[in-house]
Amino acid sequence: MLLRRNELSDAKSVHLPQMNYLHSRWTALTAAGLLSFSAKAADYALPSGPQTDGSFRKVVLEADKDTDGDGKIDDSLKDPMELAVAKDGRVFYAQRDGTVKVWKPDTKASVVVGKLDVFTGLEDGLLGLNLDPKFLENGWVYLFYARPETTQDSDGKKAGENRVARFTLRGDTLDLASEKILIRIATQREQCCHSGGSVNFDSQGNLYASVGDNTNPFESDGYAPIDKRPGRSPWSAEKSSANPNDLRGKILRVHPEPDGTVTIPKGNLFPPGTAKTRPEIYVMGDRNPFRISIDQKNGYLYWGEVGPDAGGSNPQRGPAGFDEINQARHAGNFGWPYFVGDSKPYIDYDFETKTPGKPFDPEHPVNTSPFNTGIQDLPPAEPAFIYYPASQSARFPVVNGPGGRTAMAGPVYYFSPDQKSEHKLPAQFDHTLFIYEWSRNWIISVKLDPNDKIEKMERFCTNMTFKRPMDMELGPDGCLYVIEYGTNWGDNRDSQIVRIEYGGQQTASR
Ligand SMILES: [Ca+2]
Ligand SMILES: [Ca+2]
Ligand SMILES: [Ca+2]
Ligand SMILES: [Ca+2]
Repeated sequence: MLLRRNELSDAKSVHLPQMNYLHSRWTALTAAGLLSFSAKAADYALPSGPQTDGSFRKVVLEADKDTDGDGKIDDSLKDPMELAVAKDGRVFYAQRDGTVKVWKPDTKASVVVGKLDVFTGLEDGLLGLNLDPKFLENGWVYLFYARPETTQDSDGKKAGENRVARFTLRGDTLDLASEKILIRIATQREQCCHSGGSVNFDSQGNLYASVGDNTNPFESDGYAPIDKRPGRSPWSAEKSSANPNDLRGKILRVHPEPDGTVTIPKGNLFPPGTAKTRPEIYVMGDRNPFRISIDQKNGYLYWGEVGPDAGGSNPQRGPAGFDEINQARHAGNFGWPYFVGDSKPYIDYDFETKTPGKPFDPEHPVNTSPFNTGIQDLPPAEPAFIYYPASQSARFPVVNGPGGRTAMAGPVYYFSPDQKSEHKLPAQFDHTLFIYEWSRNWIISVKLDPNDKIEKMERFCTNMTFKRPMDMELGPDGCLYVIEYGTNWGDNRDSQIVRIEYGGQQTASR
């Protein structure tokens, strides 16, 4: 799932003192009838802050409810991870425990369509969900999940499989026997962290899936996890992110075919047939590309890269940690674990003798780890699009705020006067990338210029509260749909799935 449990206490201290004020504000809003619900408000967890901002308002589609009638909210919306909106307005979403649900606009309620048996240890589970571009015709749902069986690798160590698979929805039932396995990702289950798990499509029907580095980050002091000692593979991202022959620490791109197989699109990082490489790799050098998005007009791939923890630079180890928003216009190596941010190099380090070596060369990175099963000479490193440290960012000051770092990428919006929707995002957000932060609880609109570079970054709906935004998609109505994960690491009673509506004329006059 995510990564920085140690930051939760920090985030809690930011929010809790405001709760009383925010609850009274909320009560006033609901009493005034300004918010829509799919059931009586009293049955739901109270959102922890203002739910409107100018002409924008949140509509709560689904939230934790009191399911047993004892007057206390239950964890009925359990660790929601990723959502997808069908063209008919149904909202499909995945819970980490393996449950797939759909919220329907006609009943304004959710039903369970299926439950996969999944491994939920480490940061695994059912992590990602998306719908086929022709979903209304074929009913195909794509899931990223961890197989329940923990097996042993050739060294007798705990291993598992994460998988991207296609299932067919029939009515309100996900036919589990219809599974077609598209991608199998071999993982180690000895040590935590970083599973990735986002699934997305471009306008050409190519499927992208993000995979984390499957590496323990806690014994490299917040710098590069490049331990080469025997048996230390779970602490090495050179086995995964920097290994061209491994699917972990990557964003994969394949073309699903109707029969349930995949083909390799042109333009992936390594041409099919290249020895000691995997043809599915589109982007390598990722740590935890947790949530991804693709510009539907030009195919540019965006993702949030959840970065390492070092609070400052160290002359023996390398730069401070940065979270990143990346833009890939083509296949590439985005650096991890040798570079971070704008390709700031880490310094090679011998974990046996605890002595530093030379800084890595972004023009010509070489992976000499014994855990690398791929080619050693890697493509040059690509810099991040936006990047920020734990301390204040001078380059991108709009991102600054309390609560750690967990960068995520949402969709790119294009305004169309022809789009029939009362509530679509207004014209000022044309050609805008939305990014968001699970730890800092903000959404930022990144207005792009005609060359798809940053024109302007601004906080979006600053007066609206977001509780750990976890996934964000555009609906067919031109509205943003957001999963708010809830306050804590898990077992939240304040999770919700919302649509952000623009009120236009109606609310502008209020
Ligand atoms: Ca209850
Ligand atoms: Ca990077
Ligand atoms: Ca998503
Ligand atoms: Ca919940």
